[in-house]
Amino acid sequence: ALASCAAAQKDTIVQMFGWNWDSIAQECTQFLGPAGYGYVQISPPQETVTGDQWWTDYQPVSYNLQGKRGDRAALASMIEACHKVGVKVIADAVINHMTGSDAGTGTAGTSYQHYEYPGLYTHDSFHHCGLEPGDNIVNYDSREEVQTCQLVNLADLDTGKDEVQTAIAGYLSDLMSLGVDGLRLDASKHMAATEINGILGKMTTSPQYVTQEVIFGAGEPILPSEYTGNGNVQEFRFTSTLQDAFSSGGISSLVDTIPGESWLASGDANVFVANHDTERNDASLNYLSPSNTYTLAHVFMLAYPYGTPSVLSSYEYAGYDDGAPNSATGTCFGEGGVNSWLCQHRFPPIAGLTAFRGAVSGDVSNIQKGTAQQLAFSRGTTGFVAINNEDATWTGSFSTGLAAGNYCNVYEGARNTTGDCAASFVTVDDQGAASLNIAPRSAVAIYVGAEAPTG
Ligand code: LAG
Ligand code: CA
Repeated sequence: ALASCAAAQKDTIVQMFGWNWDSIAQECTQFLGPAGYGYVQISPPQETVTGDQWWTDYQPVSYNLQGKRGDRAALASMIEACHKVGVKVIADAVINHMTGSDAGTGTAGTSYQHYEYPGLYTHDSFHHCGLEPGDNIVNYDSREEVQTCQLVNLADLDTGKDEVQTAIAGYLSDLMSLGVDGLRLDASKHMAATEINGILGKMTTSPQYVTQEVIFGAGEPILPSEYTGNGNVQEFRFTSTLQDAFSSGGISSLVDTIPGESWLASGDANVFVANHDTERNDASLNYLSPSNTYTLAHVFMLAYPYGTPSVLSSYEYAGYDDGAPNSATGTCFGEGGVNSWLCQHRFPPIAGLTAFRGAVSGDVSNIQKGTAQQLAFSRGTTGFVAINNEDATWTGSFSTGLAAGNYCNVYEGARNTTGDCAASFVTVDDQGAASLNIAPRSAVAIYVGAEAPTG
């Protein structure tokens, strides 16, 4: 069944992967706020192990807010800057575990050992599941193993313990006190849903938005649906379905198959074309995907009323471990010429469709299909999109559902502040029809609220 809640939503999240706090503050003001994004999701803000690899962020050493991306003061002022332009902040919260590394000194200078984190956790704070060798998770068919053994050697917190829940809740409450609005709970599948509920219940303020990472695995006992009582859950079947459809399977049936029968309900789902894990492990499309499929999949995600969408904003990498480029400010168009930040949130089609999403309401209607790789639909009478994921032009007269008029094609970018279209416009006639020649591997998107200037 389709989403019942098909109202206009300023709900698009941008995952600012690897961005430092000062740069996010600047980007909120310069672009994200004016573009109508709802949230930024920031990298884990707490003290971590040191190293150049991106994944050091996922090895907490303490809950001191001094990580690679900035200190407590920079975090607080970034939150303030984003709020000022109407953008809320979601923190990536790593609470299932601490470090995998044996011993060292963290980004805030804290000395630690595996299972010993001064003033915070000791040996007894952790699960020691007893699995040989090394207590590591092997069998995902075992609920107990997945939740009480170690994910890639990461010291697994005993999240069932009252004092552990209290310590985690203290950290999360501290984030809230700085103005954080929401949480992405990392590795949620590795904690029982009831334990997450216990942690959230111990917080002094409740987050306005929660999304939980529970990667669906066919046949596994732990299901994403178990976690909906705590907030949204990430629907990884959306990600893999888009990957298959845009790469080869065909997109025309997506309006019939999403959401799949056992998927999360729209209001419970957080969806994305790619996240920081899937973009590097072939579990999704990514910026290197051929034939513009990565961008076109975003067009579908943002136009289609299923789930709360996240747009990954990341950087080019040569190898799996590569950390974010080192730049203090001006991350998208920084001084010093070319950098390897991708700034997907600024891609004209993605920004244009975010504006579309913020304006349209109504259910999917006026469904029109060409080949298996061509799909058009309207959002009631408020917006229309046609996606041509084919190497040939898609030509025809399309029922748009819209009243007669000239509308900016926001696939080419959002209408600018002076009211001009980014590039061209589409004419809808008295019957609601538009004659279109949609270029190969391209799209057209129009909506009420982005009319072309007259005269
Ligand atoms: C997540 N979801 O459940 C994150 O989305 C994912 O990015 C995290 O893994 C994981 N949970 C733990 O928070 C990442 C990297 C791993 C990395 C891990 C810890 O994907 O590759 O592991 O963060 O930094 C690395 C090494 C491992 C090693 C481990 C511990 O790659 O070989 O065993 O560190 O030292
Ligand atoms: Ca666990």
